[in-house]
Amino acid sequence: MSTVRLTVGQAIVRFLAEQYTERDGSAHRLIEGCFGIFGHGNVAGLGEALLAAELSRPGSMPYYQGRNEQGMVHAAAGFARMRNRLSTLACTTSVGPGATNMVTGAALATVNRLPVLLLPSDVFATRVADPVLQQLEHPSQRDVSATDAFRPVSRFFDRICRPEQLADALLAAMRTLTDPVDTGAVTICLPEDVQAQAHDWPLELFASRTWHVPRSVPDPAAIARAAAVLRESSRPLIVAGGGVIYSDAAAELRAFAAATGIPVAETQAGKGSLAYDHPQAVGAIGATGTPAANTLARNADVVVGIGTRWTDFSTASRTAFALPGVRFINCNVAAIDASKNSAIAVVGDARAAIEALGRGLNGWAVSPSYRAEAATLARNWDEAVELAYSVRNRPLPAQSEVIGAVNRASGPRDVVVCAAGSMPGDLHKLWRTRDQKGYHVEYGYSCMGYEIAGGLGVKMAAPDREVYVLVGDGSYLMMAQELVTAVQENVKLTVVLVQNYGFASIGSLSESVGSQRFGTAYRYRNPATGRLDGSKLPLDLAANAESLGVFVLRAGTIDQLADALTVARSQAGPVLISIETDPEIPAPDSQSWWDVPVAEVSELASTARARTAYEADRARQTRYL
Ligand SMILES: Cc1ncc(C[n+]2csc(CCOP(=O)(O)OP(=O)(O)O)c2C)c(N)n1
Ligand SMILES: [Mg+2]
Repeated sequence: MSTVRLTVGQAIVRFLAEQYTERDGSAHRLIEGCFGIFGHGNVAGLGEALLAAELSRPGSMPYYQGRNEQGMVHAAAGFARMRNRLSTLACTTSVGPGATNMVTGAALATVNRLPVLLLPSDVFATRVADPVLQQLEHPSQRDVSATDAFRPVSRFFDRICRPEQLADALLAAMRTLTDPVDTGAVTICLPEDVQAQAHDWPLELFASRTWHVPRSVPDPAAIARAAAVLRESSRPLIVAGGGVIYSDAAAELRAFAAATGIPVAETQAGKGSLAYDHPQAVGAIGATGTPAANTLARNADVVVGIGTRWTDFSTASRTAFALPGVRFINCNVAAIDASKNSAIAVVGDARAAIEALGRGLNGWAVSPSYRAEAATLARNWDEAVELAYSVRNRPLPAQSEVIGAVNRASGPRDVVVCAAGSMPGDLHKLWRTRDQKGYHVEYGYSCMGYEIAGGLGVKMAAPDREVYVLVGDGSYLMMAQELVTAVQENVKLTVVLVQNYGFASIGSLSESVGSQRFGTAYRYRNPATGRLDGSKLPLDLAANAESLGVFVLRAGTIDQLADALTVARSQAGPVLISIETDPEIPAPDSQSWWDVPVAEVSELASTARARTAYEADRARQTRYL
């Protein structure tokens, strides 16, 4: 057997450069590059290996410098989502804080079922000089390290304490990354001494390897059961989730909806499954949904979930589907999701399932009156969107006007990116999506700080599209520093910073649960009251972005925002446009609900009132047993 003598770090880089995915006959590199922040844990291990690769095999494993380890993982997740999970990036960190900074990113990737390869360093396997810098010394469990924090948030976890363990671990890790059911954060912890240790590796380990991503075909008996139930239905509704997009099934869904007349609502991850102006597109479902989708949901007799994991936002905390006896049919690659809500489980790839269901229905369609009813609801909603885009609120614009201006300035294939705050709900309702990859709101983990870092990954994955990052001031303050990476790599992002002096979303949520917007505004502590109710903090986040090397434009009005977006379009590098909005002008109501518990007893009258309303709403929850 021929062998080659390499360190563990060198072997990993050599191996990762040779991994490919294949689906529908097209091949993709699985790991297109590696983000990294170096410290004593990885500087001479993976750091040396990445340098050697850059010098002797340029392009085999491009290195990108991150600012914060969490941001690196967000970028990798954004990249993977944009590439429909067929390609991703790796992230290497040092030990201790560098490693644990990635834990939030790992959770985000796992919750959203997005493949990311995490390579945190770990303390010495030999333990020769314990405790080393940044080592967590557990008093009784000596094998516990800070990286154990990755276990619950990873779909795959291993720690390589001897070089002999590496080959199997790498193969199992690649299998997990490329499996649509199991994918998420894949974490391989690398003790710092082991990373630099040499070993004789069989050459076969470094041969080019292709991971075939399957289109698993659903059981014909399950399709027959689903088709029989659908044929008996009179008011069916499809809820399209992220699985439709990852499976690249938008064209099949479009044809299925047109043929059957079944209206299609969308979850956050599924938005873009149908273009907003498709006659069957009724838009967002659930707590942040459109009245069109939620009206149909309330009276639906059969709900077909495709590629959705049915979060509380999509079910309006299990109040959205209110008809007694409503049945679910769930098409999903993952059995865990297919079986939710006591559904007829159709386990399989979304595209394969839609095609099979179409054949099973054999020409069946909804009644013309139901088809017309859904089309009218959709048209009425689009008129409401137009009104929300043109509120012309004074003196400060409403957020819906900002969304309208960005939507109008963007091209059909451009991408909007967001994650947390009041913006995701407003975008879910109001963004007119024209392309299946045009809407990128991370709402599985809804992680403040994802926006800019995730947007960086989106643009790296799709350089031919303009990327619009909509970010609140709260999210910006949590994690804006990957702007520096965008400057460094000349990655064009158009960041629209919506400044409303605080956590507007939580402010209005707080008010609705009786907590009076407590702790949600950016205001000075007032010496007179001892409370945070003084004047506004003197924040100038545009100046902050400018100081990072970003080209900055300040817009005072919606017309100025439109002009700034035109200027931004012709820029080569990252641009930030700041605009102040009125946090108290909401988007049109969803006629829906979200379960946020209200204090059962309180000395505050506002809370007591909210509790009464809460109990009434909670009484509408059903378990779909
Ligand atoms: C990391 C993280 N911490 C806390 C939260 C809870 N949270 C959700 S939205 C929000 C406020 C967001 O503020 P901002 O970005 O300014 O958006 P706005 O609500 O003003 O639209 C908070 C604190 C979260 N989603 N993520
Ligand atoms: Mg804000």
